[in-house]
Parts: sequence; C-alpha cells; structure tokens
Amino acid sequence: MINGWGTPTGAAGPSAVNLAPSEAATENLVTLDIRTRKFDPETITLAPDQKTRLTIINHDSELHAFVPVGLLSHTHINVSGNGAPQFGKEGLLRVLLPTRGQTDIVFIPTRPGNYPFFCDLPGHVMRGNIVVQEK
Ligand SMILES: [Cu+2]
Repeated sequence: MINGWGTPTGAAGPSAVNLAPSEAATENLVTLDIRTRKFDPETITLAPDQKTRLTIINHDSELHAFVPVGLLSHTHINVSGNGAPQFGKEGLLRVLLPTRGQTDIVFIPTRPGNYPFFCDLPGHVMRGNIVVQEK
C-alpha cells in the first residue's frame, strides 16, 4: 500500500464498530474487468468529489496495462494489489497487471470531464472512458 488514507485504528471498541461501516459506505466501489483483451465496462461514470475505489482485475492469461489519461494526474492516490504502478512527474502513468492480477486505486475525482484509458501493450487494441460528472 502506498500513501495510506488513514486506516481505522483501534480494535473492537464500540466506536470502531460504528465507524467502519459508514467509512466504507462513503467509498464508491467501481470494478473494471479485463477479459479477452477488452475492458468491461468500457465507460465508467463517476460522481465528482466522491472517494472512489477503482478495482481493476485482469482475468486474462497475459499481461495488460491500465493507462489513464489525465484523470489521475496531480491527484493523491492510494494504490494496492499485485499490479505494478509506474509514476512520473504528474503522478500515476500506468499500472501493469499480471495474469489474474488485481490493482485497487483509491482517489477522489475532482475535475469533471471525459478521461480515456487504454492498454499500451503492443498489438492490444483496448480502450475505454471514465466520465467525471459535472458538479
Ligand atoms: Cu492489454
């Protein structure tokens, strides 16, 4: 895990029990599956300013990449899972997902717009769009 958001501390006290479900409920869970060299779904719509957990799962028996264009630049993110994230000056460049690999990216989309994503491995024609709705 990189850049933790502050996982709940404390064990089974009454306040921890009450806090955990409401924390989880505020997270928008989105799954992006990769199967037979396709992203599913190809279009993802996100609400702005809402904490989002994007789970990318590679069901294929070959390597794939998730390359987001613009969406996650200059954005604080939290990446976990067995994918290999690669970072540049502007933030996350791409995540390489091994066979049956999974990566979770937690972030808050703040800029409404249309953000393409694709897989940049040679010969793979795989792409999709993430739409962040207007505020
Ligand atoms: Cu691919």
